[in-house]
Amino acid sequence: MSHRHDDSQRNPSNSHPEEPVPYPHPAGGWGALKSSAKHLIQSEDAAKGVKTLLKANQPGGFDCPGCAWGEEPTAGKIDFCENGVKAVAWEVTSKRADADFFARHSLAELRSWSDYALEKSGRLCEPMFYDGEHDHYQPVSWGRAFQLIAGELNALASPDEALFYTSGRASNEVAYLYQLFGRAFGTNNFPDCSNMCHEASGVGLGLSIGTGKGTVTMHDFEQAEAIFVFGQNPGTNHPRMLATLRKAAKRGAQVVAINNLKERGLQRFSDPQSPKEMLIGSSTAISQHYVTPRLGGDMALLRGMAKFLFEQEQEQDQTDKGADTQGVIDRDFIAQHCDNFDAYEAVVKATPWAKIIAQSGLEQQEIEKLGRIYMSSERSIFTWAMGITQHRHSVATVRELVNLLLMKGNIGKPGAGACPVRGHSNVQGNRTVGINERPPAELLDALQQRYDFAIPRQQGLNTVESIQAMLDHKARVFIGLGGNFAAATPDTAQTHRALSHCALTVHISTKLNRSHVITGQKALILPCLGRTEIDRQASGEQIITVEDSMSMVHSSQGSNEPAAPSLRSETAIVAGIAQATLRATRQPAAHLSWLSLADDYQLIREEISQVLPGFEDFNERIRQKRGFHLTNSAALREWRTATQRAVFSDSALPEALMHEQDQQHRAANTGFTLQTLRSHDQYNTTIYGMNDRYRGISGERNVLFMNPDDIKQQGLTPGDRVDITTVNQPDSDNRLRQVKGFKVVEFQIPRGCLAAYYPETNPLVPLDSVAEGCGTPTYKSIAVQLTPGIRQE
Ligand SMILES: Nc1nc2c(c(=O)[nH]1)N[C@H]1C(S)=C(S)[C@@H](COP(=O)(O)OP(=O)(O)OC[C@H]3O[C@@H](n4cnc5c(=O)[nH]c(N)nc54)[C@H](O)[C@@H]3O)O[C@H]1N2
Ligand SMILES: Nc1nc2c(c(=O)[nH]1)N[C@H]1C(S)=C(S)[C@@H](COP(=O)(O)OP(=O)(O)OC[C@H]3O[C@@H](n4cnc5c(=O)[nH]c(N)nc54)[C@H](O)[C@@H]3O)O[C@H]1N2
Ligand SMILES: [Mo]
Repeated sequence: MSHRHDDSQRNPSNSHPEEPVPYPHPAGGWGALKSSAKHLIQSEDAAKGVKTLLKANQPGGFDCPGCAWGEEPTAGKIDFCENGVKAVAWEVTSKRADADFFARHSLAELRSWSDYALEKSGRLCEPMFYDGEHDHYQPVSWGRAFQLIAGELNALASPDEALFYTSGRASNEVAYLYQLFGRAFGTNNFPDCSNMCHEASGVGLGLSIGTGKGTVTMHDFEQAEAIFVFGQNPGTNHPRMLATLRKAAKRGAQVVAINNLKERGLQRFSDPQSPKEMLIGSSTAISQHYVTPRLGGDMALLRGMAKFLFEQEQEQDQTDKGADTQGVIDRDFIAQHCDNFDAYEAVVKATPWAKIIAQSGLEQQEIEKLGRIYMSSERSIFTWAMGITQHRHSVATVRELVNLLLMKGNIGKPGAGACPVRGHSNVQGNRTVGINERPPAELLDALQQRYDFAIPRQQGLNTVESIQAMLDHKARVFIGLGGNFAAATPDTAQTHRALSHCALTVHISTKLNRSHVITGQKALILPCLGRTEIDRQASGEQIITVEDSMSMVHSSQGSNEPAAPSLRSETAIVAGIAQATLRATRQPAAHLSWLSLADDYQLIREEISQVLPGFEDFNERIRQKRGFHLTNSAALREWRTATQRAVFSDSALPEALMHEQDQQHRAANTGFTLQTLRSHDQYNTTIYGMNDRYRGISGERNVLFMNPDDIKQQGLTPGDRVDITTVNQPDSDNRLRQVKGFKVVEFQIPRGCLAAYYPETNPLVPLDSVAEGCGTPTYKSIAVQLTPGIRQE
């Protein structure tokens, strides 16, 4: 079948002409439509699914529970994508995991089920209690469930023995109430999914430009001359972003992909919402330039680009004495706004090209080509995701991204800026409203001013620290507001042991998952409404609010009847827990009327507007059609750092990444670096199906992507099975970490690098292997070795 590529001719600079790829079609297109339809039909409530979808990301509708990409300012009647369809179909399923289901299946049995099978059981329906004596969850009333939690929390020796985990789907309203309750109870222990996700972005941006958030809006994408996409697979994880990139490519902007793998979605895209592209089978080349650095090699690549800029500036100085050389490096901007540039210049100049080439795994010419594109662009945007943030030196890499942006004054001007593309649909909003184990003093001060109970000041535990605390018996009650802690976290065996040490584990969830069957001595499942459902409280139907990656805050309202009459909203559940727990104590927080707040979410928004800057008149402004924008200080060139200036970071490159530690290791089979990533058929730990269409995989998830030359060198053939074992580092605990029977698949990936799916490979990530300065597990760089294996059933 031949596909016409209407603009492929327009981009003669395409550095990689079409090579054979596992999926010959453009991303999106008919493949996406076909798959969407299949998922709706499998949800067994296709009609409801379609009706629901038309309300996705529309004013008055619900915010798609898929990703955190912003809304197109000019989006038409339909603004969702194939993977948004899957997320919605997953929620509107007609299957139910009700009390009968739990009577039929013991915990021991459920533990033997796959993650896929657990979530396939359908929507949770009523509160369920595991009492530690019978091997079945049993129904329990809401009131009794709240009492059980209150009893365990109030029996703790210290409030810091409680952990309040959040996954980024929670609304601003419930997240605000949850942090307020945790702090009224007396702790800042708010581990969250962000600790495993974009933490390095928050920390790095904060240190460099004084805000942890991205500085661009959707309008900037319309004006950028160059867009660099680092360590991100939008074709799968942010499909609506492809439409934005497609528009940019069509109007002639340079789109550059920097990715360890050749990802289909970053190469060609056919927009399912463009009738013309669909009808004539054409597609748009998304990135005209595509480089594949070694895992963790991005910082070296960026440093190479910076080095190139310095060299170009010097060359122009020499050939063009006295002429204006502002074009290469924006020295006026730097003089006016930045600190520490001289130190940065010195460290860049002192870094030899040989080091940059070895660490990035790229040729000098490739790096210079990117440097040239960046140099010639007046307005550049850098976007990035997990390929940048899940390494040991992630904070330094994020800061290097910012260094380069600052060199050309690319922050705080139209069409330019930093864009960390967030994961969960409201993970950014959760942080904004106070889910933070290391809360800034301003937040604590503001809370203290508003409430008459003592706000705890000591730092709390992040995700990895929480696991360690449970292992050490220092934390005994775990409450999860959404998410799947047992599966999403590193070092699965250790994490499961940690959870089993708890007196009580509690999960507020929509669907059954691993975390419900890896219990403490006692456990509760509290089933909640999903985004697509009508939320009725005493004052009537409620709306909730969320914040996307571009800091737009907007409302969301479900329109489906709840999956079961006994479901409660997350907000009502948190209020119920707070009321039961604090009433039993004599703390002043007991006087706060938790249940009234949950009766009318406007009251919670009123609290938020009293406490958090930027939320003035929250209830009024949220009525605007597409919500409102939270001002970004850095975008206004207002730097909220210690010196009130943007700060260049001058860290040296990591001494040696794993792949630099000599080729002999690989010959001896100990020199591979593994990244763990998402397939096209999953949402984090939720597995929708066994296919990964764009990477040519069907029917299986235990696969290992490998360079063809490495396959040969290891004496393997594609299709062979291998066991993957973590190589212990000199200072590590020497535990055996292994997964078995992974099928070897050829892929365009640099030598020495491997890729396999999350969460199947989470057992390989050592608990103490975390990013410096932010604690994110190093999910994208695990030292492993391979040995022959057999297929596991
Ligand atoms: N459908 C769907 N949508 C999702 C999610 C989902 O699971 N499914 N998850 C949501 C969440 S929580 C998040 S955080 C985002 C995740 O969005 P992504 O960050 O796109 O997710 P990953 O699958 O982890 O992909 C990482 C990408 O980085 C590349 N990469 C890995 N290591 C490196 C490196 O060292 N350098 C470079 N340059 N590239 C590298 C990988 O090849 C891969 O393309 O998506 C969100 N949206
Ligand atoms: N190896 C490896 N591990 C990783 C990553 C990686 O790239 N590699 N990525 C990390 C990243 S970026 C992230 S963000 C984390 C994700 O970690 P989590 O956010 O903890 O995990 P999810 O899989 O998104 O959670 C899925 C569960 O959320 C519940 N749920 C779904 N919708 C709702 C809702 O509306 N309300 C409530 N209350 N519950 C709901 C369902 O019960 C579902 O089973 O995983 C991290 N883990
Ligand atoms: Mo994430």
